[in-house]
Amino acid sequence: RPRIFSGIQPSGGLTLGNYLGALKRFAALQGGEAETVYCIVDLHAITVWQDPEGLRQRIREAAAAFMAAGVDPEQSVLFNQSQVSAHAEMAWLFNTVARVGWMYRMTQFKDKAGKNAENVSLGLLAYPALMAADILTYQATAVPVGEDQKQHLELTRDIAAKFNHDYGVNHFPITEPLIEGVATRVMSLRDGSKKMSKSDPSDASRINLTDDADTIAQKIRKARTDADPLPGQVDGLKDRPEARNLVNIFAALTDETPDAVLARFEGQGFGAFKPALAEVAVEAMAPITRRMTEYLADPAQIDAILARGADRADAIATPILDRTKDIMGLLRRP
Ligand code: AQP
Repeated sequence: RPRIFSGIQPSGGLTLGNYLGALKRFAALQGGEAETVYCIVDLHAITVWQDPEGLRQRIREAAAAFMAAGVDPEQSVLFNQSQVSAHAEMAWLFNTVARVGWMYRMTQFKDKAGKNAENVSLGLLAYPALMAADILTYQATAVPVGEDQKQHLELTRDIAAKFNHDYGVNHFPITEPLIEGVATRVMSLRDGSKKMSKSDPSDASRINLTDDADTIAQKIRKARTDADPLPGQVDGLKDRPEARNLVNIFAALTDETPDAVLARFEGQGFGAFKPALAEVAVEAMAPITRRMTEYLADPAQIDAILARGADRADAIATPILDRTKDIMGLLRRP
């Protein structure tokens, strides 16, 4: 059975971008032809400083968010990365395959390192090798991600291809990114040129999965827009990134096309559109926030679910890791 893998970092509270670009699609992919393996990638999160107590809490919050968004821990394998040691081991093997120059070219590294590239953790630079390990340790053939992860996915393909070539095997699949729908890049509510991000210093830039109805409505009301009326079709939004973003969010929340949304709002301004968007956002998010709170009331149950997921993940990952070591000539215990 083909396998789909994806992950989310517990590096902050999850956002509407994570929900529409990732979680909602993770849930929709369950029960299809492919087995679904979903991971809270805590080893990725610590490539930048995380307060230990806060991290523990955010891992549980992320698990609650997955389940609240509809990821079923029976249908999917749901776990946190650091409990399955194959990820870190495979990442080391890939550190010997990947080239340093590939890593320096990653735009996410350049953005996160800024002018400080000599002084960030080595892990931040090697991040894409760990991501390749996450995916290829399950021999996953497809990865649902947002647009921002496309370059990392290409690097995963490069690592798989180089490994297969160097060792003369056909061991790792060349994984396909699944970047689909209108919400593959949800933008900041304050700046239409930046993606909505959990680590943006401005809380007003994003909708958090834990925001209550009033906060969501207020953030949408204050979202940056222009003063023009809405056109009848998306073609008319070409140079209006903020307007385009709000229309896309609306469409993703209601499972419509942006054109279908615009057909209802043609000629109207944001005075009419924003309250309607706030209403659909609250309607979609409120049950998720409520279910998250319910899950979080029982942290021991979350821990048990993640432990069970880790056992299932281990059972898939270990034989693939062992085979990889054999191919590379690393002697294993008989
Ligand atoms: N704005 C977004 N629109 C659509 N999809 C998004 N994703 C993230 N932001 C958006 C998708 O969510 C998944 C998990 O992302 P991640 O946790 O690995 O980290 P990220 O992509 O770096 O997301 P953030 O929220 O911006 O985190 P920080 O601020 O910590 O870097 C991925 O599939 C991603 O595409």
